This record gives sequence, structure tokens and C-alpha cells, in this order.
Amino acid sequence: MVNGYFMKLSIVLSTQPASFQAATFKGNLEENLQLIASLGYDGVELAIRDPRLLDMDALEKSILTCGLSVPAIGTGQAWGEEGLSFTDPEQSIRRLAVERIQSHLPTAQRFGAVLIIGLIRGIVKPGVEAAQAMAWLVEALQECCSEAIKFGVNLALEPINRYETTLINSTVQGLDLIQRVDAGNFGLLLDTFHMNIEEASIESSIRTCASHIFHFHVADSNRWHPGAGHLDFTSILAALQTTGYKGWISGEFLPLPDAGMAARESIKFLKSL
Ligand code: LER
Ligand code: MN
Repeated sequence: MVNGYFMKLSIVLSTQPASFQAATFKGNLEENLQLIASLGYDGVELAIRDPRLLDMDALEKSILTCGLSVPAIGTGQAWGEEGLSFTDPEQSIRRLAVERIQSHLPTAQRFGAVLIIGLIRGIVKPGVEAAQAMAWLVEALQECCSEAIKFGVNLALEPINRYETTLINSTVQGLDLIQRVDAGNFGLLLDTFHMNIEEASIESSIRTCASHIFHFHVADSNRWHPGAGHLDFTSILAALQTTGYKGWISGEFLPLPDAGMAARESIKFLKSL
């Protein structure tokens, strides 16, 4: 049984044009913010490629005017659109990736948002040893975490399925990475779409990650909105609740049949549980 009061619901909105398909909202920012608020969401998760390209004061004003919070900031577009990563064999690209993550810290601080480390971690590129990629990853994360502490910001690494990256696919690998990075402001972002591919049991993995869960993405098995596939969200959210999770449940799913309909169906479904 899920206690509805534990759910603070947000949804992903891209602040800039992006090729990533599961950024639920793209396009006209003001219209999207108003629609998201009118559907009953409490917050909006911002996907930001490069914070230097945004007028943050104007963005904050628009968000606050709609009565929305910003629980998390997604950073993966710097990989998707620009190829930046913590594990590129080119030292200069690894440096740009670390600097890009650090450039998000004032924004994360301003909104009290978790900073997401998704695909910007990169992949094990051809010719690179897996152990070397892991060493670069740990080093980059340690550097970002120690800078983030100064801003009071937490970082959340998202285990991502094997078809999108070769680095950190599962919660077991994520927990191992937490040990290696050894920083109090470093945790995990769990995403039900990726978990459905990689975990033997979504519920028991959630229970194992427990207090290391800093943020939570929901999409159904087909990456449509919750309720459109075969995941058991009553059971998944009950498992999350037993960990004492006080964070947000953020919709990151395909904008199908369109973003508004998907967002509407998702919140209706989640609130019905
Ligand atoms: C981002 O949150 C995500 O889930 C990944 O699939 C990005 O490709
Ligand atoms: Mn995700």
C-alpha cells in the first residue's frame, strides 16, 4: 500500500533543444511550465546542456511564478549533444566534462536541486581498459563532489542500462562506485526503466540501495508513462517508501502520444495507487 502523501511528483523538462527522446517536455518553456503546474505536478526536473546559455534569473522567475520546485538537474545533454565525458581517452575532453558539471553547481544550489550524473560519465571507449575508465570516473566524481560540498549540493549517479552505456549499469555497480568515491554527498538516482532491464528484482534492489537513493525516475517497461506498460508500481513505490525515501518521484518517459497526455496519464495513475 502506498501512502500518497509521500509522493512529491516532478517531470523532466528540457531547457534547450535535445535529441534525447525521453525528455518528456521540450519546446516552449513558459507554456510547458504552465501545463506541468496545471496538471498538479509539484516540481520540474530541468535538463540543462550548458547553464551559460540560460538566463537563470528569468528561468527561476518563470518556475516560481508557476509555484513549481526544481528537485533535480539533468546534465546528460553535454554528452548527447557535445560528446563530453569523464572517461574520454582525451584528457582535454575529460577536463571539459568536469568543468561542465562544476558549472551547474550554482544553479543546483539556487534551486536546492540534486545534480544528476547520467551519460556524462561516458562509456568504455575502444582502446581504453575498463579499469582505466573506472579510475578516470572515480577521480572525476571525487573532484566534482568536493567542489559540490562547498555549494551544499548532492550528486546522484544513475545506473543506466547496457544499451546506453558500458559503465555502471546496475545498482550493485552503483553501490560499489559509492564505496570507491567515498563522499558523503554522492548517491544514486534509480530509474525504473533501466532497473527493469538490469535488476533481478526492482523491489529488492531498491531496499538494498536504501539511504543511498538521492533521486528517483519513473517510466514504465516500454518507457511510456507509468501505467502504460507492465511494471508493478504499487509494489515498486511501496519498496521505495520502506527505505524512508523523502525525495522526489520524477517522470522521465517518452512524450507519447504527446507530452501533455503522457504527463496527465502518469500523474492520474500514480495518484490512484
Ligand atoms: C537519463 O536520466 C536516463 O535515464 C538515460 O536513459 C539517459 O540516456
Ligand atoms: Mn533516467
